[in-house]
Amino acid sequence: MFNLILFGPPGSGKGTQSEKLIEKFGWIHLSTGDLLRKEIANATPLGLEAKSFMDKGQLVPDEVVIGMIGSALDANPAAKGFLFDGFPRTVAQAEALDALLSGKGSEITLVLALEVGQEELVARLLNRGKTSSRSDDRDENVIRKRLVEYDTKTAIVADYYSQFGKVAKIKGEGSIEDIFQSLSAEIEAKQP
Ligand code: B4P
Repeated sequence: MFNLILFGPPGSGKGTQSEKLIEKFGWIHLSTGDLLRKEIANATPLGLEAKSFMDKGQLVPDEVVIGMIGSALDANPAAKGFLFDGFPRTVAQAEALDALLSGKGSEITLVLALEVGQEELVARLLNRGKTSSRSDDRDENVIRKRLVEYDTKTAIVADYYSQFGKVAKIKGEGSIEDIFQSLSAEIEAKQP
């Protein structure tokens, strides 16, 4: 089973590239952001709790997202691979993911880390906020708060996987197609 983490700050292109990668490689796409927005749209208790964090640009508590990912893994027993998009975002989430996968006799194969400059990230998210229904993309203060959360809580997740030699850095600026080609080349080099 191939298990890829697409890693990077908010606005680095994770969602954009995930769509293309799952089409090419046939994995199951697990985006915690998408799963949380579905819960919000359905006005579930979990969604209502998550919304209060997301609207402020804060991370949703670990136990909430870890529970969601555990259920999604169980719901797809025949998957040939998973693409984790926006998860893990803390070291506690990374450790929980390792435990969930190892319980299924599997592990993370590769972490691809998209690198994009801070002001480009802000510009992309503000731009998306003009047209999307995402309330967290409309307010520059909320966007900057998300970037601080990334720097303080999420960036170290790459160090966690680096100790196992699993991380490749990818330039996330340039055309969507060129970035997709760079990501695909790293994946193909790891495939048996
Ligand atoms: P996410 O849904 O994961 O959103 P995101 O980090 O903002 O990135 P996204 O994937 O959507 O954007 P992309 O870079 O593709 O998280 C939202 C919130 O949910 C978090 O703030 C948090 O509160 C909560 N959450 C989610 N997961 C969590 C977890 N594990 N733990 C705790 N809380 C969690 O694209 C951005 C824009 O850039 C798009 O408009 C796109 O068109 C554009 N773009 C992409 N590639 C480009 C390129 N090459 N050039 C120019 N523009 C490009």
